[in-house]
Amino acid sequence: MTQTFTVTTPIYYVNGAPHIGHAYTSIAADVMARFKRLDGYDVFFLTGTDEHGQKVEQAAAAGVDPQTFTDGISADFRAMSDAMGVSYDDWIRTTEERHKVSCAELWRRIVKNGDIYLGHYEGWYAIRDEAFYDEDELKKQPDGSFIAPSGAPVEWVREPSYFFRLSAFQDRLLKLYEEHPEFIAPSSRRSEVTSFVKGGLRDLSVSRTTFNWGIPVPDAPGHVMYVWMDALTNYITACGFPDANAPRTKYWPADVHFVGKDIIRFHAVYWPAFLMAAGVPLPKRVTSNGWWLMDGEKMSKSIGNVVEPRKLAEIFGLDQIRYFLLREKPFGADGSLSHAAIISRINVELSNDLGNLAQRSLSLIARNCGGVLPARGAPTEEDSVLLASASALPDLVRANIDRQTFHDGLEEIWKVIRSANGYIDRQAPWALNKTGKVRMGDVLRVLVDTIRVVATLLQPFMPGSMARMLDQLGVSPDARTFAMLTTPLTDGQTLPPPQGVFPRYVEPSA
Ligand code: ME8
Repeated sequence: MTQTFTVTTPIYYVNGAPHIGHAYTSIAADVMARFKRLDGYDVFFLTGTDEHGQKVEQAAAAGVDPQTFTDGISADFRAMSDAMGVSYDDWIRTTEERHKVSCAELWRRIVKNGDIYLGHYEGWYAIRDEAFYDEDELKKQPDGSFIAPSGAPVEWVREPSYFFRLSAFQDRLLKLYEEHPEFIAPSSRRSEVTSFVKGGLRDLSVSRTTFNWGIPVPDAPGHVMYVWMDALTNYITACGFPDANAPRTKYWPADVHFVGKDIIRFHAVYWPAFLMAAGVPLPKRVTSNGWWLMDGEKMSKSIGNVVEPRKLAEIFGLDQIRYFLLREKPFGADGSLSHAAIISRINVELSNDLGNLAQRSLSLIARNCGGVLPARGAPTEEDSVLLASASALPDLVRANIDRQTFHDGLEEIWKVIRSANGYIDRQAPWALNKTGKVRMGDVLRVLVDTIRVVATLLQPFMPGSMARMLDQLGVSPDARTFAMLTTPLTDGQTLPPPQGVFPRYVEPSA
């Protein structure tokens, strides 16, 4: 049976329009999903929207009922994901019936295990983060009020509440992080989470009684589930929970949850604890991305300094933006978004390094070889060096994708592209047309074979452009998996006329 691989994104709050930060996490997860599909896995890629809670209820307040409001914004997030090429297999919404059934069952199982009890909550709550804070975590403002570490305003909440016995899971969580160091990535986040858990865990308030927009707590009128307990459960809902015979059960546990670093605590502490309490297997990895900053500040719906991903794709091209986002900064680190940086990546790396390499090689074949793919000749030392670096590439890139070090994976690919550019300059196949036609064919074939590996491995990052490049290289659509890289291209086939894949970006004149 084909091995499964499950990738998830956070489900996004529907309190405002999608921005490039959301697109970023989804595109990173998409690259992973596409890579695994091309590597032969049976992939399940899940994304969607988080629609309950006080924050969404407040956003909807102005005379619209929350369901109508969330319907509109969820559809917009979905349209954004489609426009950005996010190849999800399921779009989950937490207001769906299947999710209500799943949350209620998870709750019942935890109750049965004795890890939920009724109490009274009194403390600080930040609606913007949908999170409870201890007083010693808060920052005092000059006017005497408090704010959360994220900068969100907090309010004092006092209400009857069910509690989850999180304090009882400290040892089990620490054991999980120790036995499975790969569970939290990058490792700086693992240290952060480990010290948070070592510092002691308080029981968690998991129901609210002062508003209604949530999933009702089973057998407890007036209580709705804490939105994070509801939201996290989406991952198992989509895998068919609680129906043990659902076809999707084969996709749980998830192989990797992609999340932003703001929500690592929810995914690496609360979520495994809920699952342990309910006797459900744990996900294998939670990987977290850093921020895209605008003018040094985190982009956020609440702050209002956001960049529309569809707009950027319209200006620069979708694949160009996808490439930029994964190339410009290490996945876990913060980075700045600017038009100048995007243009530089497009013109230097995509147009010059890769686009020109393919265009130069293919137009020589069109011009001097009658558009027919030359056969491989006996390799020279230099041919062998380049071809060996191309053959080694799939394993190098795979290792980086598995660690979500996307920018290092791209750098490995670019090393080969740069070597191929050095090779074409030294071999100068254009000069061989008159003196050494056979050698010219050999050189061009080495280049085509190298570019084929590069373009095949770049498909997850830039699906549209690489499909066009592979068409021009004579790779049939059913031969674009990584396994097919060891099957040689058909000698003597006629290649389509070459067309540039990455035009230079020229600033429109004002
Ligand atoms: O937190 N840079 O939803 P959310 C990079 N509903 N990534 C960013 C970003 C930025 N400036 N801004 C947002 C929620 N993100 C919950 C999740 S999951 C069970 C529930 C990304 O709409 C990043 O991945 O606030 C972050 O975690 C996510 O968007 C938050 O989206």
